[in-house]
Amino acid sequence: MSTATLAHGHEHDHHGPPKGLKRWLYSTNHKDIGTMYLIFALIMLFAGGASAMLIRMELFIPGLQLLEPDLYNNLVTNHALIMIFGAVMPAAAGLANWMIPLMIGAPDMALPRMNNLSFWILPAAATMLILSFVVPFFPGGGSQINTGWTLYPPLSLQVGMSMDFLIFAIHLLGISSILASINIIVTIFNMRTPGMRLMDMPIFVWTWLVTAFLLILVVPVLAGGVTMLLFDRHFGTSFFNAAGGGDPVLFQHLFWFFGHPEVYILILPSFGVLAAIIPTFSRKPLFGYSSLVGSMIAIMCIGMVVWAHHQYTIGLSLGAVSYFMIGTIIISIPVGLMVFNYIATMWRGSMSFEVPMLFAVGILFMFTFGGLTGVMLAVVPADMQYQDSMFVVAHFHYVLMPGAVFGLFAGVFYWLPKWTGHMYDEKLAKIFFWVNVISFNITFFPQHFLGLAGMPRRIVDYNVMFTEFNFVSSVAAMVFGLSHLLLLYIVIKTIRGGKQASARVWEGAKGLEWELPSPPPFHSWTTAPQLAK
Ligand code: CU1
Repeated sequence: MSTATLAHGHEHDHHGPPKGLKRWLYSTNHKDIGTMYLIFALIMLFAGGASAMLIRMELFIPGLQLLEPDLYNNLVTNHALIMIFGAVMPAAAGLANWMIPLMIGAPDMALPRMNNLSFWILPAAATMLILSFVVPFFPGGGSQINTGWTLYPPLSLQVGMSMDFLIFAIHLLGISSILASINIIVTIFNMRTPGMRLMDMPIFVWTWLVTAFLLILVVPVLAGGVTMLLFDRHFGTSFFNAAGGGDPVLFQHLFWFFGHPEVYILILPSFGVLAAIIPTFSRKPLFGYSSLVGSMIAIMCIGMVVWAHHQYTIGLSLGAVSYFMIGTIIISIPVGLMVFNYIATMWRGSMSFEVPMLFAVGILFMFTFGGLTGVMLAVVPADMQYQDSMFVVAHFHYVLMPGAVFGLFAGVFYWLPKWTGHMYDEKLAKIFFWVNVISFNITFFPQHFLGLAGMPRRIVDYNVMFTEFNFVSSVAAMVFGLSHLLLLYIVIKTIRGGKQASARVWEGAKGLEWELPSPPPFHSWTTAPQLAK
């Protein structure tokens, strides 16, 4: 092409959008970026799942089987960080990218090039994260990370250079999250279709608006905390070093000021998915729209001020622990209200149980159970006994697996026909659901008993009295881990072909002769048809 043509700006007439690898590298398209987020998350799910399976293999029976204690601790740390920052958050961001513009009638995200940057920071961050795991195995690589994902000093001040890789990874992940959050907020505030008020938006969009604000409020605190850690490690400061007049407990406050709201960051987008799925398969409009919005805002506000329930045993004053206990118990009210609204949506509905709905109903049962053990842990004198036990591990896996991961699975099954144009294999997906959910419960339910009987968490070996429950847990964990291969197969199969999906996918589903009397405007994402290709 001559420079003259370029000067006249006719470039696009000749070339069109980039193809092949460039399509993905240069992409500013919310659907392409959403797809990349989801694929990235799926890869990380398998990486984080592999470390979890190694952990459970080691815990099959008492004694040391295949892992050195330091490697075990390293795997525990990496399992958490990869699952949280590599799998759940990017998968939720993938759903956000795909669905928010469609749901609010926007042509794309407000800041498409920044959207590209948010995604492409992730592979660099993941490389740093994986290097932090691998580096100690090279000569001169220093010790392995043995702190767990909470990175508490003084231990984290003593770890070798792998901790520096990890700190850099957290910086990159934080930048990616904050850019994505800014993009989501700007998109929601500025790009809604004319006439759509905030209170007209689908709840999924609301969950992401709240999540984006939470991320911007708390991620910088984590970034600041790990930066102070970096300074203590290399630049002679003593923020957390008691020998220099610092206080290791300060790091705990900074970490959990981020860490507790992070739980809601992981859960809220999945709760938004439920708000899309449950009305569809109940053939009823969503119950309690405004109370769902109110609950989310309450969760955001109260969730910011309950962080020290992770620190009851550090010697807080009686007044402080009382405050954090009461605050934590109060937060179960808006969370419970959200669950109530979903149950009320199903109440006397004409329900059918395709896979997205199976996950949705399962989530309500299992997440509520995880919430109940959370209330147990919030009670100070009880927590003094349970803290750092396997009971805590069982609790947060019951919160996060249903509350975050299963919700993302549900969203993928619900929207996959829209994204790919093909129906997934309902029979295989049902098998996946049952194997996945049953093996999940058999893996984690016994861990409650282990914790109550006194088995500590983050430990490579255990007393023989804990053998039976650990054995059961480990066997089920292998089934649980392997079941995700079926998920992978179903997704690939759907992308590559299969039965054509209709324009309004779920109206053709079993028992969907029922019709909405008058669908409320904008409350369903299908009501932005002007944008559907
Ligand atoms: Cu918490």
